[in-house]
Amino acid sequence: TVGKTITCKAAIAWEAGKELSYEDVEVSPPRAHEVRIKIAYTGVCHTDAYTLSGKDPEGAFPIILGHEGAGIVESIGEGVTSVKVGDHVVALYTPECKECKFCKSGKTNLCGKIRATQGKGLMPDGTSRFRARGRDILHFMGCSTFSQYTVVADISVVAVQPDAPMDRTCLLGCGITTGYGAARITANVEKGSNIAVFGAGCVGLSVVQGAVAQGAGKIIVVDVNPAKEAWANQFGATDFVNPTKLPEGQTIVDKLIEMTDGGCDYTFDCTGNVGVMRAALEACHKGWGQSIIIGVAAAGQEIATRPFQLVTGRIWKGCAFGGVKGRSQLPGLVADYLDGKLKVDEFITHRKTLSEINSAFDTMKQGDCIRAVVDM
Ligand code: NAD
Ligand code: AHE
Ligand code: ZN
Repeated sequence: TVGKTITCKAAIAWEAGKELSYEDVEVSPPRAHEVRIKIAYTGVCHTDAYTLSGKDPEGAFPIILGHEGAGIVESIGEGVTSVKVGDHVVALYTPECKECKFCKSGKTNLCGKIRATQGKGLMPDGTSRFRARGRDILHFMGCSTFSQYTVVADISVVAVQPDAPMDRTCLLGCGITTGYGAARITANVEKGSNIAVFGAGCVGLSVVQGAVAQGAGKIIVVDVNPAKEAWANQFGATDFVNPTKLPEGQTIVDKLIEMTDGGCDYTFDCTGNVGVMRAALEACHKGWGQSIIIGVAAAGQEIATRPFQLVTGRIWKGCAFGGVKGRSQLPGLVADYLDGKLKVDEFITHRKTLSEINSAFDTMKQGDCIRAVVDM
């Protein structure tokens, strides 16, 4: 049977820098190898605000943002075998086709199959499933979770245990998985190693959680917001440093090198600030320290350091979605959550409805928000 177009509510970003508009959207049925999901909950990530601001070189409008969502499969297109109607799912902005050069490399979680169209805000066949006010609306990061119904590629969705509450599993769609994976997969922090995490938002606190699971030694959180010290402690950090409160003449790099007898084994940028990225690299131990960039910097921003920092053995790298392969590995994270081994509830500081989503963006900018979860 041929599916029908659904009219539902979405928060549409018509223009960069403007508030989202809560209004009707028409969502076409899924085509071959596509899945239509009834989104139950979505988180709001800093990256949604970044693209809305107009600073994302790939950002185009009008668009339906959101990439941290969980829901239930409403219908499937021809050829879909990996999920079925009624499955509880999480949308994946890093898809996993299991057959492209990237997926088969064993070296990365990045999948190349649909990246080109995803970056243009389109489905893999080059068209959109959203219409509003008589216009096509773009998709975002292959997810567009700020709509009550969305359509995604079948490689961009994973079924998870139905007993896991979706107001929690949505956060595994980005923030928590990103930080936790960066510590456990990308860095693979060894037992006893000293680490520093710059930025204690959802991503940074998730790095802390991953480092604790790996048995790290010192876990030093660096944040300019003093209120983040209590958060860092709650997730298992051993130390907190506010770089704005250091004595005259001491830099954050000096301070971290002093605290770790020569430098950190691993550092993580979870701020998106290129100056912080440089400090994170230079706070690494000579000979082997690795710095992992997670934060997303605005268009035009570039990183710099003296090449001597790398000549003397420091390693600069980065990751998307924590290096996690979504379809293979997300169900395991959901199981860890259900077994009490992975904190998720603790990240939720605010709850909103879809019609209130603009206030979720405001709260995120105020600094007392770790994650706002939106009830669709
Ligand atoms: P957030 O805004 O909640 O957290 C950022 C934290 O950094 C805040 O606590 C802030 O006080 C702190 N900070 C800001 N400037 C600082 C400075 N100069 N020194 C130290 N701390 C500073 O953001 P989030 O949702 O946790 O996301 C963090 C970053 O990661 C964002 O740039 C986001 O776009 C990016 N991100 C990347 C990926 C990925 O896959 N690579 C995934 C999710 C998010
Ligand atoms: N489009 C931006 C880059 C944005 C970016 O780096 N996105 C991350 C995920 S952030 C999630 O909150 C990502 O997945 N990157 C890998 C990829 O393939 O997009 C730009 O600068 O062009
Ligand atoms: Zn995100």
